[in-house]
Amino acid sequence: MKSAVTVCLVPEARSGPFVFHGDLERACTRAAELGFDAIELFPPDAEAIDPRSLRQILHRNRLQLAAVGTGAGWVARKLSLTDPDPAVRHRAQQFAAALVDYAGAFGAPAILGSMQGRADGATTREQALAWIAEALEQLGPRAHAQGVPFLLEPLNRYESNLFNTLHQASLFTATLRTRNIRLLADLFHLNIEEASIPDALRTAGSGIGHVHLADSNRSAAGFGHTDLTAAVAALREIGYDGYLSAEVFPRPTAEEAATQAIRAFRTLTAAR
Ligand code: LER
Ligand code: MN
Repeated sequence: MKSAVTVCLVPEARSGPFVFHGDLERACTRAAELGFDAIELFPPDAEAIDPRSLRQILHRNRLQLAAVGTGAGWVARKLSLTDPDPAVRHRAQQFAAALVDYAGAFGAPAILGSMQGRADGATTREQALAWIAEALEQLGPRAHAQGVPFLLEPLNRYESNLFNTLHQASLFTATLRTRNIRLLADLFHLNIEEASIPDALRTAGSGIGHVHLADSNRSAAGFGHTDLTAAVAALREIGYDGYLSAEVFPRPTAEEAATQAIRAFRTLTAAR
């Protein structure tokens, strides 16, 4: 398994669960010094950072790009793939597609998290899922053309009512024509929704394409009370060899969260 740390460049998500905020250069320098393998990026959109300058910064720091989040589409622009307005859904789709291409050029997958929206008001669950399916049938093949999967992230009940568990999301992706959707297991959301985190990970098995490593309180691994040793043991059992990406609050400071995240990563993944 490989380590990653989150870098958020979206002013509207300043208080969000990301270790580094605002300064890409500094975040990458520090991530490299601490020994992370990669960064996970939350950009404002696909145009905000010139891919050539990102490539230079990553190369200079010997970092990979683990994944790219599309959350700014929702947080900054209120774009959702389940908006009742077809024009908004279309813009949401274009926003996500552009980030699939951007990330794909770095060999990284894009993530559908908060842009999945929710079923409420006049939008039935059936309708919302039909819209998500329509979007994924395009985003999956688009990512495949870049040689990467597309990531669907189940969220806890306070953020969405579409997919709260890995199993719900697996059942849904099994109904799609595209075989290129993988699940993002965010251990913060799993801690709220799953009966057993290790069992949920084992059941999802090879369907898991990315992991957000966070403790019960969404602080760095080891700063809360989730049994992350059991979670990582389950990931090892299913042969998961992707990223454990620290998507956590910068508590008590970004520096301390990052230092704890890499220390915990090393302890959790040490050969046994
Ligand atoms: C949101 O709670 C989250 O976990 C992000 O990874 C998705 O935007
Ligand atoms: Mn997450």
